[in-house]
Amino acid sequence: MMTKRVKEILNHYPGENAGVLTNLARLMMSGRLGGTGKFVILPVDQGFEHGPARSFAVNPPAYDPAYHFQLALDAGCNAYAAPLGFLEAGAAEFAGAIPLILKLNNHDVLHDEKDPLSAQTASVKDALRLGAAAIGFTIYPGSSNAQIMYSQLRELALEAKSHGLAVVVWSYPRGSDISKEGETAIDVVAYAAQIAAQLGAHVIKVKAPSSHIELAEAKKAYEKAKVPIETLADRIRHVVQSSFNGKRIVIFSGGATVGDEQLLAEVKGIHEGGGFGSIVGRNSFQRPHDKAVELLGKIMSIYAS
Ligand code: FBP
Repeated sequence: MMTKRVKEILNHYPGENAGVLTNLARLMMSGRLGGTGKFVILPVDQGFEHGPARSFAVNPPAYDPAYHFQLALDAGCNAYAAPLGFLEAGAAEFAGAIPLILKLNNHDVLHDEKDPLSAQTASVKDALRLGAAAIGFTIYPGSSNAQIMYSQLRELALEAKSHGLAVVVWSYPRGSDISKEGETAIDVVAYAAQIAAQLGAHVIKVKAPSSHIELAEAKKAYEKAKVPIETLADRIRHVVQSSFNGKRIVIFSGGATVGDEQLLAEVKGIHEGGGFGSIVGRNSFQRPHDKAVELLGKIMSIYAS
């Protein structure tokens, strides 16, 4: 049954066609958080992005593509996101079981350039063939190659939307002009979220922001307007506001594996600040299956509260 909250969120996308709205609704009505307008998504592209041993050696069953479909299902995630190979390996076996997000581009660290540019590794046609609800695409605002990624996204988003698919954008600032600390600075993360929204993303994925401010001109604006950025909840609120005043779904990534308590504290901050949810990769599949299901369950309980 469609809930009031899901209807309200869908109303934030008045220009979209019925197919896109249906797929956004599928994402919001699936899993344990179905109907709440909150999300917990399992993303497993780290085999490509970081390499197989760094990703899976700590929990060897995770080398198997079927493992991740099953984990996302057992935990009651809203969706499972992965590159072409992993999805092709299980999409038929798990057809209809859970909404899928096909990542259309990927980056590897064998050539870890200062100004990264992901390669297009799948197409909108692949997403349709696999029955995916959405395409996923990573942009690196701040990279000297950012303009190329923005243009690629413009074309792929247009094509995806014309076929009724939703568009999920991973917006990760990095590049030769951004310091390491700056990649998660509050001004930079808010800017990255805004860029993704302006590029037509329905769902925006960013990293949880720190209180550091990277850009001098932005610092003046934050100080002048006294934008609260002290607590994580304050900063999440600001990122949500920067995403069309809460009219775009913004979710936050889990990051490298940490202890349960640390992750749950961060999730509480995201929830308190009005974030729409989490996309938790390494912190899920790098734990043994049952521990991962338990932890994801606790995360979902926070978002459902
Ligand atoms: P994690 O929860 O493992 O951080 O996954 C989220 C994610 O966006 C993945 O989809 C992606 O592989 C990874 O982070 C990229 O991280 P980075 O490029 O910062 O190493």
